[in-house]
Amino acid sequence: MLNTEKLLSQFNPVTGEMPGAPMVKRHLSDLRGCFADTAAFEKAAAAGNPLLYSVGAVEPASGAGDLHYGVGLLMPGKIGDEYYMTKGHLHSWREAAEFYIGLTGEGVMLLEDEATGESRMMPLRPNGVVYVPGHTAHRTMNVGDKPLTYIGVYPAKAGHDYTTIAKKNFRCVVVERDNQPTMIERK
Ligand code: S6P
Ligand code: ZN
Repeated sequence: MLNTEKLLSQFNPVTGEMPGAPMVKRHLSDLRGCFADTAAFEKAAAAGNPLLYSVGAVEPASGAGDLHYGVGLLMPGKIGDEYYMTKGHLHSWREAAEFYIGLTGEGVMLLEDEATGESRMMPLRPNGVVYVPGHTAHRTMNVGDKPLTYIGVYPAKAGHDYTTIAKKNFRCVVVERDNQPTMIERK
């Protein structure tokens, strides 16, 4: 059955807004435990609780072959020398891959193989696509000075596992070094 309402979404590539799509908003306080520099985090949290990112999700159907997608907006900023980031997750259904399309701004994605811990930092830019294989934890950072927007497309049954990341975080952090995003091992 072709339900026209579910076949088309309109989004604003600058604000990430998508009328009608449920939107999740994450503020600084939701990212407690994610940033390496805890003193810088506490100082920023004492000064306010800004919006770090939002994701509008479109979930047209949930059959075995269906897809879901989200439009993300990630604000620019840093905690210490670490860029504003998403919480990051693995998919509950580990085999689920995903791809991200950069819309505006300048970002990077941190990918970490769950089995080996092997990490990669990939640019997320307008007209660029980042493929996230299954079994790979992924987190997005805004490394520019304007809002970053992107689309992520994933199997409907992927699900989100935030618990694994909450327990052990990512092995690497992305920090600014000589004005460049640089991936280093977490201390
Ligand atoms: C979902 C996809 C994205 C993220 C979004 C926010 O599989 O990867 O839509 O949900 O980038 O990140 P997070 O880690 O808070 O879900
Ligand atoms: Zn995902």
